[in-house]
Parts: sequence; C-alpha cells; structure tokens
Amino acid sequence: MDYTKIELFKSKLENKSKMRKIIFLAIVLCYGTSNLWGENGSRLWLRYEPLPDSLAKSYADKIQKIYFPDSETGRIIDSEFREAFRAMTNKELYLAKKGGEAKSVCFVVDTKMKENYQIQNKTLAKDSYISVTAVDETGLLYGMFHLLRLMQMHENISHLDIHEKPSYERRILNHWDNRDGTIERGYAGSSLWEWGDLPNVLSLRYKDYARANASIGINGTVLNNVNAEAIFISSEYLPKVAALANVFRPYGIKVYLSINCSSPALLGGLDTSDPEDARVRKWWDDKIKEIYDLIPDFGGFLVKANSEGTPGPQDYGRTPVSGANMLGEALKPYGGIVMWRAFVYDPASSDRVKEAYEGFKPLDGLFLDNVIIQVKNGPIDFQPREPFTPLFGAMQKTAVMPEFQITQEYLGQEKQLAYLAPLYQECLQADTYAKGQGSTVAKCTDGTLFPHSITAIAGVANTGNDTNWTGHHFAQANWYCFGRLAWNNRLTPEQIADEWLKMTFSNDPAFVEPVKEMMMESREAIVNYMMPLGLAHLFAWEHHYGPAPWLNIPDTRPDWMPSYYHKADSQGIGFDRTKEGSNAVSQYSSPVSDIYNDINACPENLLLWFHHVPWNHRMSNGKTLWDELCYKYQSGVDAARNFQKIWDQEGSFIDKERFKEVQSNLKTQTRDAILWRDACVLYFQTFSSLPIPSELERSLFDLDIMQKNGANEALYYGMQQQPK
Ligand code: BDP
Repeated sequence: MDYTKIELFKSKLENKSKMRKIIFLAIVLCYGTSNLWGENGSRLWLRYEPLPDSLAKSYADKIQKIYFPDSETGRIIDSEFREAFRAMTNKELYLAKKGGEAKSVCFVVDTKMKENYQIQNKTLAKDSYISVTAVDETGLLYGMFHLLRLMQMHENISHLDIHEKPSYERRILNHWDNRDGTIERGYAGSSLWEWGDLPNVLSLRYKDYARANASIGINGTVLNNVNAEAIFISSEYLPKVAALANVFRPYGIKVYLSINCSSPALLGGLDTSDPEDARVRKWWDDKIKEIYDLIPDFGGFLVKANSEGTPGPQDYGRTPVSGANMLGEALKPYGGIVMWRAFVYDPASSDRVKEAYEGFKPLDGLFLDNVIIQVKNGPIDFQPREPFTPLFGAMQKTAVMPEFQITQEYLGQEKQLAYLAPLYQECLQADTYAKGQGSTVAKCTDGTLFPHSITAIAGVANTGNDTNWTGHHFAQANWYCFGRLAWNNRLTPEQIADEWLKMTFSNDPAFVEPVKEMMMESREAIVNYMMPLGLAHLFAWEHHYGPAPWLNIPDTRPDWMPSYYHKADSQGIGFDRTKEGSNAVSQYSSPVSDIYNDINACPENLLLWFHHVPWNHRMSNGKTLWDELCYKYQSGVDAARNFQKIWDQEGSFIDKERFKEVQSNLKTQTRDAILWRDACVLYFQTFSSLPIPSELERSLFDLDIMQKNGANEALYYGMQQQPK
C-alpha cells in the first residue's frame, strides 16, 4: 500500500474542482499501483516489478490457474499471488476447479507433513503444475511468498523441489512502543498502533504490516515496550489488542504483550504484587482468563523485571523463578508462554558483563517448560560488536532465546547504513563449545543440542509509521534479514542481501554486486569508526548516536559511563576481564575461555573487551596498539567515503527518490564517521600521549569544542559547516 499516494489522493480530492477530480481519478485508475508518485519505499521488498518479456512469458506458460483453500488465509494467498502475478507478467490467472490441474499453481494443506512447506513441480499426464503443500495454511502463505520471491529474483521455476522447516518455532518482533505513540529507540516515526482509534478503527497499515511479516516468516509480535505500562492488560485495552490480533491471525501472527510485574497492585488495587501471594496469583489467573476469552490464540508475556528500574519479584525478596513460574503456571492451560529477559544488571557490580550469567545460570532447570529466557546477543547491550553472551550454551536445562536489536540504537539509527545480518550471524555461528566443537549459539538455541518444548528468537523492531516503514531505506534490510534468519539460521548474510536487493531495488548485477558488497562491509565500517578492537559504550548520554568517550556525569550510574568500559589510562586501554581481572572469561567454556584469556590468542576484534592493553603492545600486523587504533578509526571513515562513491554510480539503476535519499544519508554518515574518529582518537590521545601516524588524515573537529558542547552540538556544528 502506498501511503503517500493515499494522502496525496485525499488532498487532491479535497482541493480541486469536480472536473479535475474526475481526471485525476481516471489517471489513478489507468496507472493502478505503478510509479505515479515515484518510489517511496512503502512497498518494501514486495514490489512485484514487471519482468523482462521472455521471463514473463515463460512463467505465464507454466502458471495459468490457481487453486487455494476456501478460507480467509486461502483468499489472502489467492489475492496476493494473483496481483503479484499480474503485476509481474501482465497476465490474469484463472481459477482451477480442483487441485493438481495442468498449468496451475496449487496450494493444498497436508497436516501429516513433517516439513512446514514444500514447493514442487509435479507432472500430470503430459502437463505439469506447481504444487505448494504445507502443514497448515500459514505454511501455504510462506510457500506462496517463497515462490513469489523466486519469481522476483528471476529464478527458474521449472525444477522446484523445495522443503522448508523453520529453525525457530516462534519468530517474534518486539515493539518498544508506548501508549502515547512514541517508540523507545524508534527512529522511523511514531508507533503503527493507533490506540486511540482501536478497536473500532483499523488502520490500513495493520494488514500490510502482517503481510510483510508473513512474507519473511515472522509469526509473533509483542505490541508494547518492555518497559511496560500496566494499562495494556487492562479491560479497556484488551479489546484493542484483540482487534489487532484479529487482523494478524489470518497471516499466522500471534500477539504477545509485555507486562508490568506490579500490575496486580497498579490495576487490581492489591497492596502487593508478590508472586508468592495467593491474591496475586488469583489476580493473574483471572486476568489471563480474561485475555484468552478475547484472544484465544494469545501468545504470552514478555517480562523485563528488576531491570533498569522496572518492578519484579526481587522487590519482594523472590527470585525470577518465582515470578516466571507463577505466570507460566497461569498461562499453561491456554498454551501461552513467558519470555523472561535476562537483561538484569546491578549498578554496584564491578563488571556488568558478568551479570546475566551470574543471575540466571544458577537458576538453570528451575523454570517451567513454558518459560523461556530471552538473552541479548551480547553481555552488555546491543553494542556494534560484543562477544556472545555466555549464557548461550551454559543454560542447558532451560529454554533460551536470542534477542537481537533490529532498530539501530547503537549503529547509526535511521541516519546510517548498517546491514545487520553479519552481526546476527556472528552471534548465531559463534562456537560456545558447550557440547564440544560446533556447539554454535544457533544450535544451542534452536533445539538441535538442547531440546526444549519451546524454541524462539526475538528482534527489537525498527518499524514505525514513516512511509517507508523504517526511516533509512536500507534499514528495511534489517527487518527482512531478521525474519529470514529466524526462519533459517544457516542462511548467509550475502544470500539474504542478494534476495533483498533484487526484490527491493533491481535485479541488474551491475547494481546488485557492488551494493551487496557495500552492505556486507557496512557494519564493520561502523565498528571501525565507532568502537574498534572490542571497545564498547562510548556513546553520548541517552541518545546513543554520537560519541562522548569523555562523558562523566556525577551521581549517575557508573555502568552507564564510557570510562567504565574503556578504562583508558596512561598505560593503555581496555577492560581486564582475564583471570587476573574481573574473570568474566571464566563464564565461557574451554577453550573459548582460554582463548579470550590470552592476550596473544584473543581475537583482535575483541581485544579491548577482554584485556587492558599497553599502548605499545604489538598487534599481529606489527603495528603498536595505538597506531592500530588510529588506523582502524581511519579505515571506518574511508569505508564510509567509499560507500558514497559506490552509491553515486548506481543512480541509473533505480528510482531517483530512493537514490537521492540514500545518497543524502551516506553523506551524513561520512560526516558523522569523521566526528566519531576525531572524538575518539583525540580523546584517547590524551592518555597515550602518542602522535597520530603521519600518513593518516588530520582531524576536522577540535576535542575541546566537542567536549564542551557535547557530541550532539558538535554534530550540529558539523552540519553547519557543510557547503550549501
Ligand atoms: C537498552 C535501551 C533501553 C531499553 C533496554 C532494554 O537503551 O531503552 O529499555 O535496552 O533492552 O538498549 O530493556
């Protein structure tokens, strides 16, 4: 759905004379969904552009009819496939009277299947047809989108034998959306959920949201912020939630809610929310019944308890087990689950990195089987690079699910291009050695090594009500790749980028190849100009966009200050987490712990995460640590500049709207990369007292101005320096 078109359409109708209205309407009807207003990104990867003639003809020779189940999901399949087929081939499909007719595409459920769906060419007498069979109707929807993807990518569809099964059963987006429409760490406009209008008025975008998610296999959505307001489970709000669930259901998407652990007191008027109190238990039992009466397929709860000020069982001297199992017990009869977050850390701790493990590993095996522990990919907080959280692989008797951030809180937000599949795969493919070599995070969480009754994966959504859904056009790729990896955690970031680029922009290899390379380098470029060699959390206060490695706010949690993490002094830089230091390394299995513990064996991209390293330490390439740090920052800036050059050559392959918007984003990115480099190198130089290698670019920003004004202002200052 093209929202700009609708808005423009409305305003045109309001402002123009009757005659003009008629002419306008005629134009709209003639052009249908074509590019009347230019490309604005609203169609995501579901653009269904016209195919080259010969390909259109060959697809149209094979598929002339469609057969689908007579149900709501069946009709969605029919209309999506039919419209996509028409848009791509300019041909209409007839209705097949039964399954398996010659030259048809045939969608049929087979509940006995072991896979989720299959797509095959089948022969019938002399003719053939394409069979999509699935274990249920949602599987048919997935199979349909798979087939359309192949067509959008100009693939041969004559010898199909596709068998698909998801890596994780529950593939869930976490929206950090608030009731007032704001989104915590959201950079793409306001929330999609219009709580004021619900349940009676349903925005057109709800269906499009569900459709986009179904196209990448996402089957769950947590509607509200983990810093949860109790009101979302109130009797006033549940009908609104139910209205959304009704829209999402035919697309195979279940609704979940984040809850506030103090709800029994806040909503129920009790004098406690202690999970061991019988009145509290009864209150939750009743509430959960109320929810399931309205939403029979409700997914369950996401819980951020005793974390960054949220309430939880520890307020009453109880453990997370007590809180999680109380909810688990109440949800169990309905098939609901509890996703309990391990993102809990105490300001007094000497090493925040150790806390999830210390808090949850001792509880392994004590949770009910419908409770799953949701663990962030890294032990701090979605930094540009972190090692994997050691709870993966360590917690074996309790189900554990990875949580990734799709919204780019710490990776340039809506302004910078960072393709995150390499970050996700770096975590998923990291070897925990929990059960010997090959015990990847993926295998520890998808049921391969530790079978549990639930497997799940979550991504903090980057969607908002911006026309293009995600702010930066390339941020759509992160929504896309999260879904694809949740479906199949063995896909490579290159494969996914290839799919996304072809569907979203162009199939031309002269476009796809260089732009794919740029995407593949983009996350590393950000690591290099923000926090290379294992540095973390050098962000300016609260907004988490610009640099402020010098930040020191009195009377504020020390573990929210950059110096807590970088520990720069005249000797060196980095956090000593070896056996002689905080001993965080011991939370990993051997040999991972030994590798991280040894300054010479530790991967250099995590060196300063695990070691306090002297400035003159020799790196593997022979440079000193100080020189290497300077080179890394410069290489990040060089990469950003190079992205501009690559993109500038791609204008002729795509629409000018998206081309220009990305071009402007890349300019901002380069400018801000320079700011990051200057802020960090100049600040760390005050400790190392060493010169910046002579062949490297000189700084453009002054340290004292950046420190005095804060990085925000420095950024603005930078913007004013741009030639008009
Ligand atoms: C941090 C965000 C904060 C979230 C928190 C969380 O800065 O806004 O509430 O994560 O995951 O990254 O709970």
